[in-house]
Amino acid sequence: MMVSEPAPLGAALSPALRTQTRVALLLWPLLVTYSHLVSAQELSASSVNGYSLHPPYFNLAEGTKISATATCGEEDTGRTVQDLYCKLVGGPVSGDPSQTIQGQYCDICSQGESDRAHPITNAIDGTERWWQSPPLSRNTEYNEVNVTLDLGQLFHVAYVLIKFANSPRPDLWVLERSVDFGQNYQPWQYFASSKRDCIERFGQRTIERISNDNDVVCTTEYSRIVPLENGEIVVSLVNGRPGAMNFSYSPILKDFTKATNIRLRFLRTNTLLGHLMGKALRDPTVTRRYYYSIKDISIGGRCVCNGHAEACNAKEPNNPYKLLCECQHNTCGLSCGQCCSGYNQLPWKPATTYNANECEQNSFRSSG
Ligand SMILES: [Ca+2]
Repeated sequence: MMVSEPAPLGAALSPALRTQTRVALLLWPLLVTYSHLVSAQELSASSVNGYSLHPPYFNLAEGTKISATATCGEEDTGRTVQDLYCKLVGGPVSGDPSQTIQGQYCDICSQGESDRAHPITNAIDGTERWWQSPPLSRNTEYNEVNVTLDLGQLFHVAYVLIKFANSPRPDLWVLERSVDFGQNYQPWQYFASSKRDCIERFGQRTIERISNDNDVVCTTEYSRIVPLENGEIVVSLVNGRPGAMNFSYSPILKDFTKATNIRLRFLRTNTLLGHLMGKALRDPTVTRRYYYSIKDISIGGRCVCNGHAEACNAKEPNNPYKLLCECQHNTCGLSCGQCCSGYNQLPWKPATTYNANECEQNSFRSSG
């Protein structure tokens, strides 16, 4: 298992203005392309949100810790191993297998060689480099591989975008979240190639229409074997849900989008119907074509500030990765989750579209 430290972003995050500029520049292409994932209301000026304030969205994956339970070219003990793999592109067996191995469609993963290493940090580095799981020729147990992102604190997540590399998208998998720093995980969305698989693996309810803000659904559109490479999966956790047009007033949707950790639990690779051929799964010339590969993960999210902050920045010199809400409305705390001392005249409440629910200064007249 390999764990990375987050890239240093403290320097860039300290001044509020620079952060916002940086985030805007970095996210502009992302937001233009995927702005339909976040309702227009949520992205526009705070006036549209009424009295509720929200910090901007940014790519949470950038500053995160990421780990994988297995990686191509790496044994579970961390030792280097040479894994031969072949791309599915070019057909299941194109000509003489020995030629295929020496041809352009096969290569070796090896942790020790920089141009053949595919560590999980490649999945959040913003470059063309990719993470790759061990091919099933090493062991068919590598159908089940987890990739976990530790966000370090609680965020509202609007969408998850995964760009795959030299393999098809997974056949069967679960997007999961934790709100207690990885102690417990719960499903966020299921993915399967057919409704039958959805029902058999995840239950009848997962294929029904979304009627509640916290319904966990099963999607079939992202498990097709084509494209054989460079496929994408876009998961919107807000759009299409009843509370999407009024996020500030939808406590269930607000809870549903919360996460401290995000886990991609891959269950089965996509195959060219190889799973129907018992023999094929014991044939390494077939199974070395089956693995997962991720080029880059983006996570659109923002700090949880309970509607009481328009900005969220690094303020703790000892921990530049921790982002704190810049609380308004006389609220205090990491997530503006309480009234500041001396402002306890009314009980604390989150801000809504219709009411800022400002904390009010204590009145000494009434207390005598
Ligand atoms: Ca990458």
